[in-house]
Amino acid sequence: SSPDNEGVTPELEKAGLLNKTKIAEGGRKLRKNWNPSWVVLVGNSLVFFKDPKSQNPESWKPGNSRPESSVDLRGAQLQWANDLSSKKNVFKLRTVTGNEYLLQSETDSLIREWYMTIQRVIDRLDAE
Ligand code: I3P
Repeated sequence: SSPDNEGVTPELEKAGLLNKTKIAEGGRKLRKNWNPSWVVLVGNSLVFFKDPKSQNPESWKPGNSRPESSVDLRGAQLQWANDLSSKKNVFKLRTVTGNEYLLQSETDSLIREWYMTIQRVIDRLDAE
């Protein structure tokens, strides 16, 4: 972020549509429920919206569109997880609090970009 921006507006890293299911909450296994989700990677967080209107960047401003949920990437772990689904291009994100999500896209290049971008944020936080 630019010096002017420091500590004010978290940096938008990436946004896009992915298939998502939460598979664990606090280490407790959940039943899968795949749904399309508008995913926004901003600052240290991955933020999920179910409202298609959230594809408009205006709606990500605080107070404009309520996220469905948000994941703190500090200490999180990412791994490819094609063994956990019949779908292709699946990775698992696990938070320090033991919440686990699967994220998926039919598009190989797209899911690889998401994986690399999230991993880069996790690595940056690990190094702090
Ligand atoms: C689940 C649903 C999921 C599937 C899951 C099924 O059935 O078909 O899509 O996960 O497989 O159990 P239900 O709707 O009855 O809950 P994938 O699409 O990721 O394979 P699983 O139990 O082997 O994880």
